[in-house]
Amino acid sequence: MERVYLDNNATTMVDPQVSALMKEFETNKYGNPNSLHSFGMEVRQPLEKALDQLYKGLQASDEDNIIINGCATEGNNTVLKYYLFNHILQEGKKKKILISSVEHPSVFNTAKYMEKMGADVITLPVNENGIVTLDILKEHLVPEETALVSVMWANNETGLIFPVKEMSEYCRSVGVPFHTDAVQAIGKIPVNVVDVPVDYLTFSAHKFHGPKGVGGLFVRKGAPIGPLLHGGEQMGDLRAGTVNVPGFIGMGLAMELAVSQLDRELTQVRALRDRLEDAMTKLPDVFVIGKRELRTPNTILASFKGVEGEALAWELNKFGVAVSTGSACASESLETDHTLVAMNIDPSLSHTALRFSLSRFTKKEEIDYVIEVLVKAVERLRKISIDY
Ligand code: C6P
Repeated sequence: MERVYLDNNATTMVDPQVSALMKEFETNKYGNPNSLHSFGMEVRQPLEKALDQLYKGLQASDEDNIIINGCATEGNNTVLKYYLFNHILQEGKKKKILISSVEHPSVFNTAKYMEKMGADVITLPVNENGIVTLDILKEHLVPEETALVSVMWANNETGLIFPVKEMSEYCRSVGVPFHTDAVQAIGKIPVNVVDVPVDYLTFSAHKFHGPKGVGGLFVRKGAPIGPLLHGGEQMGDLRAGTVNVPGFIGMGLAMELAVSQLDRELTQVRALRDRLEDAMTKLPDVFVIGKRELRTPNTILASFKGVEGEALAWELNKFGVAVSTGSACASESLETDHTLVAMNIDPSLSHTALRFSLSRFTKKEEIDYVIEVLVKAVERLRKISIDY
């Protein structure tokens, strides 16, 4: 076994069908869609098709908007800062924004920035299962004072799925806009904006076997939004800058494939994930964070008592197995992970946590190899551990 990639919550392999399609728009049909000549014109229909694939994937209606942008971080910033500039900083308007305590930094740190600018940021705690429930939301939400609620659909580190349907229905009933970061949900569990009445939803193509550097923001009909980036008139004046044509087209196909192959995720990927989880929990003192039935089918966050997460990740890397200690964008930080702190995980355990995230390309032989290598690595590191 050369290498096994189990860090699909950080990023995924571009589906070969997606990359073949993109190539055509990199080297052959490379026009700017805003140009009036044939090079510009020939990419417009493929872009429309890609947009259609995104609308279908989310079951959005024609009257809703999907703004194509650079990534989910941009989408999250666009929504939160729209409310900062148009509500929170405006005299006499609502000042509160509610987020969960386990949001990705693209929401969490944006909210911190908003706090410095004068927002009243309420951080919703999670329950004993690591989830923000509707009751927790209700306890903290004062509709007449709240500009926006933002709760992720699924957590990137634990895979825990949040009740966004109930929360968004409730927010709608009390007239508070609801945003969800669906980055880790798309392609892993069913996501649609018909059953789940969110006002805003963000996604990044590279999390569902599309390319990096392109994402989207769904905005429901009637929900207000403005540009984060000002400039040209692209995206109906809502996101200036020449669109990443190959990326956009690749993202459309990636969405179509993610949705059409969802069954595979819910059956095969889940079975492989469970196989790995069952094997690792046969070792003594291994704790998986979050109940299996409450998680996305591809994710395991596990603590291996007595073994530093970084040491184990490094040991696995020597055998070609790629996993992470949590969020890829916080991998250089020495601070205890805010998600695990919010979940009240004992610090001695949170330092020993490792995230394994599979994809529809993960094979059974790969999982069996990881099990073999992991068991040996844990036993070896525990032998030399001063804490075990
Ligand atoms: N999470 C992880 O290792 P970008 O980088 O903008 O495409 O996606 C940001 C993002 C937003 N929300 C969630 C829930 C995410 O998981 C991510 C990316 C990676 O967990 C990299 S930090």
